[in-house]
Amino acid sequence: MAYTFSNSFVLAFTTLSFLLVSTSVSTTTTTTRSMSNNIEGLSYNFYSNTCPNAEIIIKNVVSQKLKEALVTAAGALRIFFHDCFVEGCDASVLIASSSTNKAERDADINLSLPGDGYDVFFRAKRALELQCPGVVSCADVMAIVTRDLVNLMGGPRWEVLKGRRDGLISKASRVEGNLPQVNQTMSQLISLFKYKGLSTLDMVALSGAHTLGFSHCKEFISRIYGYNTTCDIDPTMNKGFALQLRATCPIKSMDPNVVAFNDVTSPFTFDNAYYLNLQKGFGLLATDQQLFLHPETRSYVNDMVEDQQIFFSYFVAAMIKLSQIGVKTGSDGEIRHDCGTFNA
Ligand code: HEM
Ligand SMILES: *[C@@H]1O[C@H](CO)[C@@H](O)[C@H](O)[C@H]1NC(C)=O
Ligand SMILES: *[C@@H]1O[C@H](CO)[C@@H](O)[C@H](O)[C@H]1NC(C)=O
Ligand SMILES: CC(=O)N[C@H]1CO[C@H](CO)[C@@H](O)[C@@H]1O
Repeated sequence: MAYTFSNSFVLAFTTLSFLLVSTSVSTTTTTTRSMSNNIEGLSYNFYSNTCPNAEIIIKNVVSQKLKEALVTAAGALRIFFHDCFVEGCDASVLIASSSTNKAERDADINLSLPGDGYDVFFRAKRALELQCPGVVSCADVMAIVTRDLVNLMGGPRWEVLKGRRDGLISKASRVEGNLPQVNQTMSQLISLFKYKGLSTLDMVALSGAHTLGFSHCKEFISRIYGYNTTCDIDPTMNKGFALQLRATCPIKSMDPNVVAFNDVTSPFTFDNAYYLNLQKGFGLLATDQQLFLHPETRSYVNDMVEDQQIFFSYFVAAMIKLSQIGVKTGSDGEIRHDCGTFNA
């Protein structure tokens, strides 16, 4: 249940990824298209004349990348979320720092965002540039790549509205306060998501993204050692689970690179097991577990457990809202040639 990102880890899962990817594709054909709240300037057929094969080109890159590194899906999904919460969904998170600017992706909180997640966006854009140079924005690439990854991991599929433009600002100093943290209370998190235009239900559904990926020990360490003066371990955490996590993250010789699965039961499948875990005290982060403990969110967690299709439809609706936060359209921003740098 714990892995460091060693080569053997990646190799071990490369073989498994073929199985997972091929079985999940055939079982998930749900397509959802939201007709409401669409932002002016975004459309489904935005590239039909200028780059008709854009989504096919992207899909091929995504499938290939996932075969090489299954961890890509979680990494990219988290990066997309961070992009949208800081300056809007404008690919500002992909900009590399320069000697004069510490970019968004190098904010302290971003230190844990993994390389494979970034790589899939860059690769998809490079493939598009060969066929339709200067046409498809990095912001749209991010929205489409993320959709494909969720679907390939066994999750739902939805149509992506296109027409986003790439942002002209990427500053590490503008990250703080815009991203959720594990030590925040449910009411702080509800306010943050509300400020971004997302409801409490959207927040619960999007947290289902933690059905994939990992967290570093430091993100949950305070739950398993010296929790408070009366309990050494957070009593809302399943005891056996807490002890396993202690073995993963020994207090004396904690390796900063060690991680634990966010969804301990099915870490490489996009499913509703994350919510079932919360009912059993298997939530990894304090904020995960709080979703089941807090009266305003508990019933939503129960709904997600009840029916995976309900989770999928709430997740899709929330992803569509997330992917429209602060988008630039028309003549705002630019269409970057290289996602990592502003056009000259
Ligand atoms: C509700 C508040 C949230 C909090 C407090 C939170 C916090 C975190 C933390 C601390 C990690 C572990 C990072 C690390 O140690 O490397 C993580 C991982 C992750 N988060 Fe969240 N998150 C939240 C919501 C979301 C949302 C809305 C999404 C996407 C829609 C998301 C997607 C992910 C994914 C996919 C991972 C795994 C990343 C990987 O394995 O590379 N999270 N989150
Ligand atoms: C949460 O953690 C961050 C960074 O680890 C810290 O700066 C902040 O003060 C903490 N917030 C609360 C409410 O404890
Ligand atoms: C420790 O945490 C538990 C569970 O949250 C709580 O019931 C208890 O009152 C806390 N103890 C102290 C001293 O805060
Ligand atoms: C300062 C720092 O190390 N920032 C890192 C943020 O995450 C990206 C992606 O892994 C790294 O490339 C940066 O170096």
